[in-house]
Amino acid sequence: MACLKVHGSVVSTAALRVITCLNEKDLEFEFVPINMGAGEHKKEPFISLNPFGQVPAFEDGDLKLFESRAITKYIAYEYAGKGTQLIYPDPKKMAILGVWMEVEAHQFDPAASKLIFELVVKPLMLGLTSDGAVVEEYEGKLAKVLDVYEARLAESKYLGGDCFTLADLHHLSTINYLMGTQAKKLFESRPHVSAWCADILARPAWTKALAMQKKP
Ligand SMILES: N[C@@H](CCC(=O)N[C@@H](CS)C(=O)NCC(=O)O)C(=O)O
Repeated sequence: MACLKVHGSVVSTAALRVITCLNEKDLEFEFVPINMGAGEHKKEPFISLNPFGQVPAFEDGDLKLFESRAITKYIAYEYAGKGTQLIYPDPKKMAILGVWMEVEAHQFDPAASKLIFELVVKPLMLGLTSDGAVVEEYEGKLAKVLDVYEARLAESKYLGGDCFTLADLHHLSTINYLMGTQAKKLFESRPHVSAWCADILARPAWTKALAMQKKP
């Protein structure tokens, strides 16, 4: 098999998304660390892999990709016969799963990523103070998204359907960061969302991805 490579940082939510997907598929890969503090993501050789200068980038032999969600979709289709089935063969089921992948990318992630920047990156990585007004505004936006999730998860065990799929997997890294912040209350106050979070965060593939942060 061609050598799979993930270029990125283990603190990156987008890189962790790809790593978790590879773990779910039981695929071995080489992790190529990119020192973002030193600006390696904005220079060669990384910039040839992603001209937007953002991690992760991915290689499967001759195929070179960027954009974490495009990478996970490729992995799920190309390695459909391995590990966890993260997509559905049935087009209608897949269409519903596709809806929830779009919801994650366009409704959930913008609010979640803004809160991670304010509540994690600014205070813990940049030594800056969080902006309370921005936090309040984006907690409000996230709460509205999670109200929709609460209704969906009351009728479906997972977002995309009966099984854990890419639609759930795509949330793991952002939810994990938010669970260490005051935004945790938004998840915990909604029983179905809370149970779903506990379920997906307990997946061995996620635990294994997170363990990479502890390696020297
Ligand atoms: N939509 C992209 C987002 C990638 C992204 O924002 N990566 C962040 C780290 S999580 C990054 O490289 N930030 C540095 C920058 O934007 O300069 C994806 O899903 O891969």
